[in-house]
Amino acid sequence: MDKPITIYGVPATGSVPIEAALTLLDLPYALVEGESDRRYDVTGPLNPLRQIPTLVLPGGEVMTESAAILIHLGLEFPASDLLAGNRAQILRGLVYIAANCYSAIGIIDYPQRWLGRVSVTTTDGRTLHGAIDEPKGDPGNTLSRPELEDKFQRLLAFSGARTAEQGRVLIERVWNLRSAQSLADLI
Ligand SMILES: N[C@@H](CCC(=O)N[C@@H](CS)C(=O)NCC(=O)O)C(=O)O
Repeated sequence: MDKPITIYGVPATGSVPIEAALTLLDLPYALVEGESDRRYDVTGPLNPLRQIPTLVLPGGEVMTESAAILIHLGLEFPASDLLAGNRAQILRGLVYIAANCYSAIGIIDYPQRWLGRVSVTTTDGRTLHGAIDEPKGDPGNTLSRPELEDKFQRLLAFSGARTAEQGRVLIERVWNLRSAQSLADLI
């Protein structure tokens, strides 16, 4: 492949699995900053969803959707073993992550775009607006300690992994981690 693949992405984001696959395949690629303030302007002309990773293949064709890109690479380069193993389960896993996890996390991660806007018109004719631009848990909108504890307990209750009392003990240990002599009790 003479011309490198162009990836619109940025280190430590959704472009990483594609970069990893291209590195394994020894294929040259150019990484274009896709998470700057201009990210949507940059990806917009190529990808209707304006998301990263967006790829431009050596022939100029645009390719998006992480799972599709990885499958495409595995099929184009069978010697790479990218799709080696139980093909049915590999494809299932890729689509599972993209369809169920990635899309849901994307909505939480970008509330300014996908949600977090509400307008209410009251019976006396006023229109009230509310908006959230930074999702709960992001650096600009962090969870307080009680909120973290509450979330942990709710996840424990949902998964059934521990009882609420065991959860309380774990929380206590984590908050006192600095004075712990050993981490054995956490595992
Ligand atoms: N369906 C896409 C999802 C890509 C995606 O959600 N990318 C995130 C960054 S990791 C993004 O660009 N989100 C910006 C937005 O949705 O506004 C895929 O599987 O590749």
